[in-house]
This record gives sequence, structure tokens and C-alpha cells, in this order.
Amino acid sequence: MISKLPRLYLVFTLRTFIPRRIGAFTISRNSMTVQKLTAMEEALPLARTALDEMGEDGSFKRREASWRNWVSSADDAKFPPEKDRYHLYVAYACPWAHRTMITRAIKGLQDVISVTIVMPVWQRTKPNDPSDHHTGWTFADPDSKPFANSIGLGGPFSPTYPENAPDHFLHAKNIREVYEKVGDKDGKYTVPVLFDKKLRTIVSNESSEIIQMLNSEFNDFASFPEVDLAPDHLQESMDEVDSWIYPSINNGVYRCGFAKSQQAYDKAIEDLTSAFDRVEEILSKQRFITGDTFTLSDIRLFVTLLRFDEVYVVYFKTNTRAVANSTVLLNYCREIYQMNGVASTVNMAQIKEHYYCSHPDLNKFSIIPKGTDFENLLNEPHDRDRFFGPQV
Ligand SMILES: N[C@@H](CCC(=O)N[C@@H](CS)C(=O)NCC(=O)O)C(=O)O
Repeated sequence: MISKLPRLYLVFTLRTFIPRRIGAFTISRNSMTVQKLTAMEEALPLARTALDEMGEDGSFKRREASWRNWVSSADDAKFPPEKDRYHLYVAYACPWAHRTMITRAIKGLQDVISVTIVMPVWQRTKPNDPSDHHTGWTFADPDSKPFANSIGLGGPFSPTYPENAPDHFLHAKNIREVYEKVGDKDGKYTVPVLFDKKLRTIVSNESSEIIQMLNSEFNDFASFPEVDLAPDHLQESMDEVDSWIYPSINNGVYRCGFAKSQQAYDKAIEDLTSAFDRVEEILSKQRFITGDTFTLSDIRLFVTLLRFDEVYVVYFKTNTRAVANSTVLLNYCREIYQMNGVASTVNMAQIKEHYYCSHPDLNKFSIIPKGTDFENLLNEPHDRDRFFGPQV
């Protein structure tokens, strides 16, 4: 049956569980996507990181998340909203995970959905298996010793920080083990993970969907149920801005940083630069990205702008622009940073430690550039009150 499928990328609906690989195809079960593997991908072990996701032209091609269930208050829902049933595994460093932490804070769900924050620097996930070179997110381990990067250089990095915790629930050593304990067959061990403590399984590992669930499905328990970050009347505008901000800015910085050909980088930086200018232009005329209301689309944009100057400009070579050079974008970031609970979700030290120290291919000795303390700029008063509109 598979041999009759068209040769390139295919999308079709699968209702039943299907193993990860059939011939030259990979099937991610819950996203229901079938993709033809490149020869390079076929040679790779099952466990893989984003750095392995390359097109034949050297461009970064992010694979879709594989766990795509929804928390829902529908009568027959498998995952109904409940207090203290769901858990988030996140990293301070990860912009996609950061979306979920900000949404949780702004809705006031801290007492409803528990969180574990993984350690910033990726480590070997099967250190006792010489044939397994996968590196990924690990939990804090107070009994472990300081370590170097995955090729034995840089550091020493601490195996524990006060903000990070061991996995008290599943007792996994790393995020890969969480996926393995629930029978994952996809082999990409990403955060954020929305975990169901009752059914002991992953609900979703797709941040764009988790933030929608946090916004709308937990209002019976939220401290701020009246805050709607995705009002119906703005849905179309949100989809429109997300549709170009995601590929050119959110994922655009990764397309720049993970490019393995000049041509791929040139295309990515051109897209990023023009989208950055477009965002600046929009926000010079209105308070938020879809108008006068703060929405999930602002959260999605903010997490990339927050990391832009300290990380992406240097590490991902996105040096055509800087947020600190834009009065408009700096003030936009200030306003969001100063919203209820948002600053407590930001840990710039861990953001920098993660990026600069987790990919020895890009920074062999894991040197962390000093930077100019971008986060401190965000404590200054903002000027966004010049636009009318409700504040969160
Ligand atoms: N589509 C996912 C992407 C998540 C993602 O790529 N997370 C990165 C951290 S920023 C990760 O965990 N990467 C692990 C890896 O590449 O192995 C989402 O938005 O939730």
C-alpha cells in the first residue's frame, strides 16, 4: 500500500496506531503525517534532535510534533479539564515551552497545572550505551557531578539549580525517558510536554495547541478566567499573523542558525529581516500584533524577540536586526515582560546556557558571550500606553 503513495511529502489520515517506520517512510502517529525519508535521515538512529532535520539543500526542516491530543470539556473527552491532573515538562530556554509558561501565568493556572523545568544543557541520554549518541533535556540530579558538553569540552556545568527539579512523578532521568515510558515511537524528545498524571500518558507536545487548551479549557479553575487570549472575533487575524510570523521569525531564527548551506541561510535571513521590519511597522501603529488586544499571537512573537539579541543575533547569525535598536519592539517587549507573572517565567542565564552549550557542532567550546543584559532593559517603563487598549 505504501509503495502506491506519491513519492514526495504526503499527508493522509490514519486512525490506528502504526509503527514509526515502514520502508522508506516515517509516520508520526498522532499528527497523522507521512513523510518520505531522505537517504541521510534513513541512516540516522531512531532518536534524533532538531539538528538532524535537514533538507537536501542544507535548509532546516522542522518535523511536526507527534502527540496531538486535546484537553476538552466535551462529554466523552478522554482528557477532561481537571485541577492537578495535568503536568507540564518545560525548559526555560525553549521558546516553544516558554509560550506555555507565559499562558499558564497570565491565566493564573499555577496551582492547577504543575510544572517541572529541565536543566538547560543537553546531555547524553543513554550515556552507558556507546552506540547511542543522542543528547537531550535532562532533569536536575543533585547527586550527580558537574559535567562538560557532549563532546567533553566546555563547562563545568552544574547538574542542578534551585529552579530545576528531578522528575518526582515518573522518576525519569531525562525527557527521552518520559517519552519512552509512555511508549513513544516517534523518537524526537521535545519540550513542552503536557502530561496526564491520571492516565500516565502524554496529551500533547505541540505548544501552539497546548496554549489554546490553557486559554480556553481550564477556566473553571483559572485565577483569571475572564482573560481570553484568543477571542473568536480575532481568530482570523491571529491565524493570519501566525501564518507568516512562525516560518519567518519563530522558526525563521532556527532556519538561520541551523542552515548548512549559504544559500539556505541567505533565504532564511532575508525572510527574517523583512518579517522583522513588518512586525515593527505594525507595532508602530497599534499596541498588539492583531490590534488593541493582547493575544496568544503576541505571546508567540514575544518569546522569540526576548531571545533575539542575547542569543539569535550572535549564535544564529541573525545580525541584520536587533530588538534593542528598535524603540517600538523594545517597548512592546517591556510591556509584555511587565505583565502579571511573565517576568518570573524568564530565566536568561538558562536561556543562554542552553543555546551556547548544547550544540557543540555550533560552539565547540561552549563559550557563552557576555551580552549587554537585555533583560534588564525590560524593567524600564514602556511607552505603549500611547495606544488605547486593555492591559492584562
Ligand atoms: N512543535 C514543537 C517544537 C518543540 C521543540 O522543538 N522544542 C525543542 C526545544 S526549543 C526541543 O525540545 N528540542 C529537542 C530536540 O530537538 O531533540 C512545539 O512547538 O511544541
